Amino acid sequence: LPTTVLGYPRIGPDREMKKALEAYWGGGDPAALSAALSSQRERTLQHLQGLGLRGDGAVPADGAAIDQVLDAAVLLGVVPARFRAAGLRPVDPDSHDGLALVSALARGTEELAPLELTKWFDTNYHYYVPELEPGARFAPQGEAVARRYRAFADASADLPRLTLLGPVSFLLLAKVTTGALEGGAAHGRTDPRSRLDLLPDLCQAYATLLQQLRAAGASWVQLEEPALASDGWDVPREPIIAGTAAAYRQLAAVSDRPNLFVPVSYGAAGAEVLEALGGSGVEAVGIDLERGEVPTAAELAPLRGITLAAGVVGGRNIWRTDATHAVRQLDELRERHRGPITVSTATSLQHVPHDVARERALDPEIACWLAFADQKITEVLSLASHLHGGSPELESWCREDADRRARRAQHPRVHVAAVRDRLAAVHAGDRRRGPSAVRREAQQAALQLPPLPTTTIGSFPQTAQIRRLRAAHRRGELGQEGYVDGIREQIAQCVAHQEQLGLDVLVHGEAERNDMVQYFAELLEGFVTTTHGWVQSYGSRCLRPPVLFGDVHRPQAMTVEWTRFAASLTSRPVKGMLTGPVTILAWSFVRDDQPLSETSDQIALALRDEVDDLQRSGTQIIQVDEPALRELLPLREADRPEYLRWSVDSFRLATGSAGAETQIHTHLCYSEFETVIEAIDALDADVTTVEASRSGFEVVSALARHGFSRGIGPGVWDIHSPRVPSVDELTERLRLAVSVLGAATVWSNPDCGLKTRGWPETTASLENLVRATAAVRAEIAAPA
Ligand code: THG
Ligand code: ZN
Repeated sequence: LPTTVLGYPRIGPDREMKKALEAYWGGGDPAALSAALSSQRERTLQHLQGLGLRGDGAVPADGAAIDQVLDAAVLLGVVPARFRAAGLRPVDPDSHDGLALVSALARGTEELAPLELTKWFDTNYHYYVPELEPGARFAPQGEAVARRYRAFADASADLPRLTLLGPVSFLLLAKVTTGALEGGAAHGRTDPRSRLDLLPDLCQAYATLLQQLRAAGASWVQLEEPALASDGWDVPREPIIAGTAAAYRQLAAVSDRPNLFVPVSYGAAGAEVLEALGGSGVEAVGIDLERGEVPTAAELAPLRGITLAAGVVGGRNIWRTDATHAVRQLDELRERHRGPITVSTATSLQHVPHDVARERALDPEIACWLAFADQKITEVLSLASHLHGGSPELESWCREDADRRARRAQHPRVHVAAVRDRLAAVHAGDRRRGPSAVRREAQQAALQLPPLPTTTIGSFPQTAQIRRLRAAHRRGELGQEGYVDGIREQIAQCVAHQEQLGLDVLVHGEAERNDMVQYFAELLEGFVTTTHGWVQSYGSRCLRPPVLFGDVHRPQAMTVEWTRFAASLTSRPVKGMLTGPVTILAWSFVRDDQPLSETSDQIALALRDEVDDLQRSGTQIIQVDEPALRELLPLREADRPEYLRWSVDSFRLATGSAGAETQIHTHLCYSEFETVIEAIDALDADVTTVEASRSGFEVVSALARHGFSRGIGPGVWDIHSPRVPSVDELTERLRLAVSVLGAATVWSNPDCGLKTRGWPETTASLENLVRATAAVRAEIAAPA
């Protein structure tokens, strides 16, 4: 296997695929999407060859239009019964019917709920969760995969290497459902262990794909097994390892197949996995050396004779590879491994932007510390030339890299003495507020809120008008004064609207914010933002994560003026809105030269200043959002307590200066709270709003079981869909919350921000929310 990378961004350097997908979803011609997909694939292939990935099998060929897991599901014929019943059957994903099927699975239709989205390991990418239904058969799309391969090969000088998700990861990433035929996603679950029973049949389906690929001329195929590097699955480790060994023995025994390359990414493979793969008969195994240590000679022994792809260049972050360290890792591997070694990346490069050279607006000194996908490919090639005979440039390359690192370490924006001194002086008391019962009384006296206070999570619809306003300002077409006037007008409308609706706690609506992290990154010192640094988040949605490169501090107040303006328009309390330290970390590319906990505390101190300023300007309620708290939870259980300790501590540092009469709110998204319920309690926020409606209100009973005495707003309506909830269903949910948690603590609110919604459904839903709240209040006041 030649020098390679595990994968490359699929969305296109100018988001060509995002645009093509959205044009198609807006009613466009499937032929146009199909053409965009072909040219995106060809362009990528040629670009990777041009960068220097040469030889048969060197260039990864990812055929997925949207997502690699969804693509594997369709290629294997895993289409839920509700879609099949509606005439959407397994078909070549690259055909027009296939593009329609893939779109329906990703987005749902009028009648059919889409596949669920969930986070892809410890990245900010989200994949579509395949549904395994009892009795469903695999229907491998062999001819489709052969057609796809030939199209790739025709556009390429050397033979490309098709990339597919491997069978074990496919099963572990899927969810086992009862296969209910109703419109909603099937929620009932059967015994998750039974999923591994499907492996032999699934491998049979893969065998069909492999044979077709070989017939189409493929010399190598990549079967990626990222799931083998993490634990925390609902299946014990032992059967996973045994299943892996059996699956790859079965695949290796297929006659007339391409060579098999099995990278284990997003963590260390571990001795057992290396043993299982080593003994199976596959030709190449990849390991993640960004996360994992170099395996010992004994751990590598089962791989004797097999090609080892050393993932020394990271794929999850944008920092240059430490050249000296990578060379050392390769030297160690060379000593320990009895077989060929090739250089690769630790993971696919799909998580990083394309090319740092396009970032003309970036300070060149900072830009030279960074490596986006194209720079990482160059690093892989440089390291490979060292491995294969040593290159005269290597020494100077390592020296240059060491120089750059030294300059970075001493850069005045990386180490700011004032920030460090301030953090060093933080003591435990800074992270503590007074007793919550005392706070509750002080806040009630100050705010005089009715029972079940109504509020929203912070953002209101980001209309085309708001976007135009921000874009014109960014391009310099609209001066500061005109911009401020424009945003104020939006705020005024938003406040008036909320008063009309009769909400109790208002917000300013966040018209000035492009994104809840990018907005703060642009105002805080220690971050840079990019112009072209898009990465795919899910589906056609992309983000430009800021780069947190240096010590963080706050040159000036960030939200006070907008909040104060909103408050001046109403007699009701207006909630100030901040993004919490953990979420700012989770959604940025973060410096790798100090512990996350330290970086997090620096952000917390900057936010603490903002909390102080808001408080001083008369803001009585301040929300510090931590939607990503659950998201950053480490994959390995052993690492979790330490993470929860520092993340909770940082939140408490950010909010610890709030007086007893200032009400601190927080908001958490993305369900599965059970694992972090203790941490939610430990945040010590006065009011916590959570996403609850999509998970069937499970979090409400979990909180009740745990015991929760502070304010709690279980989101009563799912804002991720345009559907307007009826007064009856909202009443029902509120009643349930009150009966389980008690009338004294429950708040009434949607389950997330409203920025992706339109005004019509927002208004209608909030009207219903206010009515439902009034009904339940009456029941509380005069119990039946
Ligand atoms: N902000 C940031 N990170 C996030 C989210 C966020 N990560 C997790 C989750 N939310 C991901 N969800 C989304 C939701 C919407 C979009 C992207 C990720 C989105 N993007 C616009 C698009 O692709 O058209 C572009 C946004 C922009 O112009 O900046 O809508 O909320 N940081
Ligand atoms: Zn949310």
